[in-house]
Amino acid sequence: MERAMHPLTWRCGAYEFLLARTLVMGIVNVTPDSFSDGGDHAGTEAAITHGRRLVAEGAAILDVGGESTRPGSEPVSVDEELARVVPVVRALAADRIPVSIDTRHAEVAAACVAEGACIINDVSGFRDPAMVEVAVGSGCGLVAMHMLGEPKTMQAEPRYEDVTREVGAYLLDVAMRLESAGVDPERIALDPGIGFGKTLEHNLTLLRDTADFVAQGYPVLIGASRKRFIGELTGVEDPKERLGGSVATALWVASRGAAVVRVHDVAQTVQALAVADALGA
Ligand code: HH2
Repeated sequence: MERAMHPLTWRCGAYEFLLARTLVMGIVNVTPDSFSDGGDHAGTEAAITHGRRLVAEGAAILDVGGESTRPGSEPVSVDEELARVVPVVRALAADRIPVSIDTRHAEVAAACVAEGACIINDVSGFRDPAMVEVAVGSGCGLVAMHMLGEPKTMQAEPRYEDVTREVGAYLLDVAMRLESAGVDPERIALDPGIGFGKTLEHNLTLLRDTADFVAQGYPVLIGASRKRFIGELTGVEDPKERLGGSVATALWVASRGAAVVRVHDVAQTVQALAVADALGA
C-alpha cells in the first residue's frame, strides 16, 4: 500500500529499501514453542523451505528467530539459539534474500551478520551495550522495539499514564542512543512492540496511534500478526485462525504509514495490501 508519509529509505547493509510502499516481513521461527506456529518449521531444512516459500509469496524481508519471546516464555541458551538460527540465516542470505535476525543476544546477532543477515531486530531495544557495539559495526538495518521488562514477566500488570507518549519517548531515546554510538539514522526503524507488556487497550491505542509513531521520522515496523489481542477481541483461541484480524491490522497500520509489517501469512497480506493500494486506501 502506498504510504501516507513521504517515501523514506531504510539502509540495511547491502540492501536499501525504498519505503514508498509498506513492505512485508515474513516470519521464520526456528523454535519449538512460538505462540503462533511453535514447532511447525523448527528443523533447519523446514525453516529454510518455509523462508523460501514466504519470499515466493512476496515477502521483502525474512525475520529469522530462534528464541520465542511470547509472554511467559523461558530464555534459551545462546548456544542453542546459535545452533537454531545460523544455518538458516546462512542458507537464506546465500539466496540473496534480505534476512533479519530476531535476537536479544549480541553473540547471536554478530554470528548472523557474519553469515549475511542485513537487519538486527532486537525486541529488547538495544539495552545491552554489547548489542549496540555489534549494531554499530555491522552496517545493518536495526529494528528497535519497545518491551516493558522481560518476556517472562512483561504481562504481569503493565501500566502506563499515556502509552503512546511513553512508548514514543522510549523509542526516540533508543534511536538517539544508537545515533550517539555512531549509527546512521537511516539505518534505524522503530517498533512499539504490540503485545510486549501491554493490555488489550494499550495495544489498540498504540495501533490507532500508528501515525504518531510515523511522525517521529523513522520507519515504523508493526508486528501484530496472530497476536493475543486479536483473540481477545474476537474470541478466536487458535493463533493460526487469526488471519482475518491479522490482515485487517496490517491494512490499518499500512494506511497510517507503517513502513514494514511483520507477518506469518505473507501471501494473504501481500494480496490485501495490493488491493487496498489499487483502491487508494
Ligand atoms: N513479535 C514477536 C517476535 N519478534 N519483533 C518485532 N520487531 N516486533 C514484534 O512485534 C515481534 C518481534 C513475537 O514473538 P514470538 O512469540 O516469538 O512469536 P512470533 O515470532 O511467531 O511472532
